[in-house]
Amino acid sequence: MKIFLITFIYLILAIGLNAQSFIMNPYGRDNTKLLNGKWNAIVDQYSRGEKKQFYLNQIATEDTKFLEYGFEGAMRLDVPGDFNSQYPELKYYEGDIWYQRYFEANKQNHKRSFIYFAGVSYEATVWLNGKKVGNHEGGFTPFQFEVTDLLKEGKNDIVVKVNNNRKKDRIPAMNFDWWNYGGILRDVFLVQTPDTFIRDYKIQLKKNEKKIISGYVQLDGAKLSQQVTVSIPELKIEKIVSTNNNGYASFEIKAKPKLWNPDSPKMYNVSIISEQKEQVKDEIGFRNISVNGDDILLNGEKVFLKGVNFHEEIPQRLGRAYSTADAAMIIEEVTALGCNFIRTAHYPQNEHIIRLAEKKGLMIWEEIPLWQGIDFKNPVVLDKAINMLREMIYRDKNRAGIIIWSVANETKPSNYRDKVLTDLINLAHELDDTRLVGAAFDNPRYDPETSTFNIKDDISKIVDVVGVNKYMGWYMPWPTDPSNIKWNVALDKPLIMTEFGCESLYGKIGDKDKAHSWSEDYQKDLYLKNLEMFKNIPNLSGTSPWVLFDFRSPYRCHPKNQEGWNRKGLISDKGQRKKAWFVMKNYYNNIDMK
Ligand code: GCB
Repeated sequence: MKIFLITFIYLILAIGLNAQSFIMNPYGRDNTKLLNGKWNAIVDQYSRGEKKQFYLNQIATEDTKFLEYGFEGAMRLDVPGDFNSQYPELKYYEGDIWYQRYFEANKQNHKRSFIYFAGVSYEATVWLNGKKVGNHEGGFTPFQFEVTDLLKEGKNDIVVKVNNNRKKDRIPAMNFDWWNYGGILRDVFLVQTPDTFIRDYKIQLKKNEKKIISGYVQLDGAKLSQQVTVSIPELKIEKIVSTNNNGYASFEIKAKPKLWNPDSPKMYNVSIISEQKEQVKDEIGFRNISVNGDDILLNGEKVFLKGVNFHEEIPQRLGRAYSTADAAMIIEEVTALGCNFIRTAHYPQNEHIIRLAEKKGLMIWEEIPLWQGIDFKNPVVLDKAINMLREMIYRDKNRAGIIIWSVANETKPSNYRDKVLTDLINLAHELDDTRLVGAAFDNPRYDPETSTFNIKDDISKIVDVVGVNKYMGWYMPWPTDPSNIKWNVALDKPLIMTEFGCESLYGKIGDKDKAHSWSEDYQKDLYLKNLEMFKNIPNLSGTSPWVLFDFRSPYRCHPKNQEGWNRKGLISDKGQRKKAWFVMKNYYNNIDMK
């Protein structure tokens, strides 16, 4: 009890310290201005820029003065976008890069102004007109700074120091199996609002109810008590709520929405208008997700998750995905495979991807980048993980497509790790009672005596859904015929095979029995064998092969077959479908329920 209390108090403190309050959905607001485009950039390999005050962006005028930096005439970098793919010399770069640009602002019609970043990897420090406005750590979630007082009418100068060093106390930490893309990876906005603005809202079906929409609005500013109108015209809903002294109002509305599901991903136009006529528009779907024994239920009906994993990367461009066009390319390949589910391994991907996936009827497993090798002993790491989880859930709580929040991938049991994951799982439930919480485990062990996989991991007992990453036939040779392998892993709850697969080089013909043939034939056969084994997993509720496309990774050093690529894609880096793709496609076409 005492331990529980201490954990709880710590959690509350940590939450308080890190409370994130970025503006919900800048994409659905009128008074925004994208600060995307070409920015000037300085590569600062030895991190001298702060000392040399790059953020002042000065020009030498006095006869006796000179400067050893300058943004005028410097390298140009596209925002959004990773820097690694923009210049050959930045391919492997890890360190500081300073970004700078000018922009015009109009202050007259707006009371408050914010600079909103949809994602900067990994750490960003921001200055406006020479003054520091703040710092943010974590590469895959939004953040913002209020610049009401610093913003000038007319020309403004923004400088961002980006750092993508790998560090022991970062998440992910020293190594991970994907490219360490750095930079201002996602959209940047100037958001302007009245003195009191709609900071946040949640509008979803109430837990386990099909006819009650529940939610809240949260205002921020001087006039916190207002009448706010929430409308969903197609459902003839126009609800006026009064916010309290803290700017908060919760509500429940009786309604009969057509429920969102993969075959018919119905979305409704929603609008929220404040008394000061500030408006936010969104498209929202309504659905229930729950677990009954070892079944996942969508709107009360059993569903099998036909999934796939992918990184936020466009392999043909050797860089991160950032636009709606990039999202379209990825999601088109997901749906071509016959999927109804994606795992955005191993981090929250940009909103273009999440929103398009939802529109196409894809259910989503979204994860924070707690990937192997995390320093769970360091309390700072828990703090950062809490922040990342909060930011992920905060950003995507209105997305019906998201059904599972995942707190980790392949972490080794230990007291420290168990405590961190327990805190995260509790927090995810506390922040959102309408979705499932999961984690991906690679530690089910095979017992040759009984030909059975078992798991010993306390965390597997407290998640709603267990994800299993098992590379049978690749990292672990088949101990016996796949059809003889039994599974006794978390039988009381749904199990999703969140990763399986192997590498193959597109076009390579080879021995289906030799892993080192790197052939499509080996990969195809491995898929067939895995699908055979899956028949013996009584609680199997979904599969999600690793991975949709070949992706870049410094882990992968084989000169001929890898060359810096993880070749486990069902589709090559050039976009060609491998033989295993057709195996999975066929499986998904024919599988009904388990
Ligand atoms: C895993 C990881 C994934 C790797 C994959 C691999 O278990 O979760 O991030 O890329 O294996 O290819 O080894």
